[in-house]
Amino acid sequence: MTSVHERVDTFHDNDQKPVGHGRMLRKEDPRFLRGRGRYVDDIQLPGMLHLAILRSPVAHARIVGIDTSAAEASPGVAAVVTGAMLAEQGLAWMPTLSNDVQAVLATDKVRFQGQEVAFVVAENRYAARDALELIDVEYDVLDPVVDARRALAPDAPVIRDDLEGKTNNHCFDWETGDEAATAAVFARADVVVSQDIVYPRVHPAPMETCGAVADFDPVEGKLRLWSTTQAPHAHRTLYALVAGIPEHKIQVISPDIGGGFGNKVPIYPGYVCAIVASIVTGKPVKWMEDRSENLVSTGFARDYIMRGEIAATRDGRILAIRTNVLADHGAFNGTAAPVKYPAGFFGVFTGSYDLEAAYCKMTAVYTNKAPGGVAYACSFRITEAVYLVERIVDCLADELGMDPAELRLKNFIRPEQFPYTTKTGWVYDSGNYEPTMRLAMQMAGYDELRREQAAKRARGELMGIGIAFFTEAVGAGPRKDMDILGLGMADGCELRVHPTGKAVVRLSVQSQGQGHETTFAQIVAEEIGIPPADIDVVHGDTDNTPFGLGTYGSRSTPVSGAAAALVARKVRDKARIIASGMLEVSVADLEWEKGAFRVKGDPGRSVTIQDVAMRAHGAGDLPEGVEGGLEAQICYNPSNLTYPHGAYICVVDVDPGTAQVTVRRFVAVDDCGTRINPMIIEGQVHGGLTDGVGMALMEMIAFDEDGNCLGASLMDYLIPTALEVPDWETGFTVTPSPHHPIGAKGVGESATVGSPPAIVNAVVDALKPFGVRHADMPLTPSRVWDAMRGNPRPP
Ligand code: MCN
Ligand code: CUM
Repeated sequence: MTSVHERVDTFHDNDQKPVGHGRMLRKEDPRFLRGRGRYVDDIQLPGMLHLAILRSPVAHARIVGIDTSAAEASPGVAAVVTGAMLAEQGLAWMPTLSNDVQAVLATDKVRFQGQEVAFVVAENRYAARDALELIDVEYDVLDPVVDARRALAPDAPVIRDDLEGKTNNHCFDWETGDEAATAAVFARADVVVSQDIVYPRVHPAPMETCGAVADFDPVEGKLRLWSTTQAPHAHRTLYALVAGIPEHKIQVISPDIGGGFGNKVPIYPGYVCAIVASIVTGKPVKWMEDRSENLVSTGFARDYIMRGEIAATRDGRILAIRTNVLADHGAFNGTAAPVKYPAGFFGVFTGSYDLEAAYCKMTAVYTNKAPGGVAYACSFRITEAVYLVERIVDCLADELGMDPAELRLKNFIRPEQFPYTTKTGWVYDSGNYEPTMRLAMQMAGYDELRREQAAKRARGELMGIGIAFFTEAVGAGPRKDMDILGLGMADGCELRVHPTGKAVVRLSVQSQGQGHETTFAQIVAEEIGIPPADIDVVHGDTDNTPFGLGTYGSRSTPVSGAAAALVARKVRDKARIIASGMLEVSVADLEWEKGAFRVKGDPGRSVTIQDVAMRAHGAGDLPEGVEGGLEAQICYNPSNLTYPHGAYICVVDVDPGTAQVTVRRFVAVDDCGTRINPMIIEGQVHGGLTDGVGMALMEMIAFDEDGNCLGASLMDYLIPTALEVPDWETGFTVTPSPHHPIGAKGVGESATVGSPPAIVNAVVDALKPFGVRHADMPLTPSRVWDAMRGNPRPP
């Protein structure tokens, strides 16, 4: 049952009451606020050298020759390494997370501007950078492929001639749904609306750029790698497979991470270069990219060119959705997604609606742009899927002359239909959409807003109201059909309670700012009654945590969160047996009340979890068959994904003179099932909504005809600040996940997924008097101006 009440918060700030879920200040913040965070660039090791990467100035060129002699002679330089030298060791190419290969350093050709060509290792950062300037590379410049729409033209230059027999720029084809059934529904529909929709290339742009410190100890044969990674265990396995270093001799440490947003999922050439450099020089080596390197060369997001079609009855019953997508994957397919899902979870483009049929056909191509694909809080491409469906539903509302809220309410999957299997085969675990939508409308004062809008329109003012309703699929995933390069997507968790009743929980996931040190302590606290302040969370170190696939696709709560709850229950079960011995009653005669076992009917007789911890480790007998100690470990394999949902309403004003868009109000109602820490959830939602303003109105990685990246600095790639965003208005409903042990669903990417369509729908709504039905992001003043003049520029 969905409810709109907030659980009574019994735990405030860092007081010591033994409770779990609820608002609580973040345990990690004192460290960050006092400048005690420890990021990769803070790592200083004795004798450490510094690595800098020479990058291609052009998008597509054959390498004729490289002269490194002047660089080698430059003061302080320890080594200069080119692709040819790596090739001799078989290390010039590495596998990507999508079964493609990517050049660590270019050997034959460069394939995007900013591609890694050579590196210098020197005594300090400056000496390394100075020496880069002395490397002389002769390029034979080739025509680049910049526009994905031209990639498959017969005369397009072939980018991936490294792949055997490759004669074009085709990357992969993918389809989902039933083409014939969908065509049949379209043929008999009263109304069909189609719209070309582009989700432009954007960049996660975390505050901390990517980097690594590699320290190879030739005596131990052990590699320690501190790196900006969202998936330390998966990276370790891949390094072992690629570099041939035994896995137990590799320790990957992800220390404090200054934002990931998907940017830190892939393995980058820079990490591999640092490892090679440490092996070659016998010294620790640090590589830290600068802002431009981050923007031009690492994990971009989106770049989907979509055609959406929607079929409906005249009275507004949505029947089917069909889409055709051209996906621009850049020069190497570096997407991170479960192997069976080359388009990520784009298959949920059917949205929150009960359809009769759906079909998607996708073609992915190579272009002369940086690789990437899955990044920027994308929930594995659900960003693109939700944008498509929520934009096309608005186009339909416009065609039918129907209110967009009413159209959505009429077509929602109904609560009794859950678990609901979509026409593309996804099983939505639970949902109750109408109350969420109604709450958002009530918070926004929807009817009143429409009246205000009508009055303003009459005066020539441009006000828009945009709605988006989303369903996400997060928590990858059941290992029977989800793996990354053969590694099943399960998560381990280990909990140890020390003799004095303090505990440590070790996770396989990794936090980049989401507050795991707090929320995972709360999950365990809720189950075992030890206060969160007494529970330390250890993560991000492969030597000290159980194996698991890492943090992305908002999977930590759905997968590791479940693991944490279950491991705590396992420990509690053991504690119960020990308690029964201490109280000399049978296990069945004990009642658990958070933090203590009591004898039924005799509440005066009880032992706390702390008493039990001491007994578990102390002198005296334990019940027969019970080993000493109080700890457990599990590996959790989810039976399904979790499907959070939300209703977002955005109000914009557009200046008719300058075409400047102002987001005046934004109401976000999120349903992520059971809520662990409402304050952290609000923080996640605020951040994601801010991302949405950025993508909808400001952010785009663009390229000129020659393939020069035009978003290579934060002067050109605009990210939002507090000035561009309103005071967010958040609300929530709670529809627990039926299969998750505590009913929680993920929330980390929800707002980034749901907000761009709400904002664009609002801007398009504002421009209705000009007959505008669609305009592509980012809705900068010039694009809005063009749209007002019926002259949209090609994106
Ligand atoms: N949470 C909760 N109750 C729930 C669900 C979540 O209290 N029902 C809490 C969690 O305990 C966790 C946070 O909210 O502290 C996010 O949880 P979850 O939705 O499980 O997402 P992850 O922890 O797996 O984080 C990953 C997600 C992704 S994929 C991107 S991208 C993103 C995001 O989180 N990157 C972020 N949010 C980010 N926030 C910050 N500050 N920095 C990033 O890099
Ligand atoms: Cu797709 S960005 Mo997050 O999954 O790390």
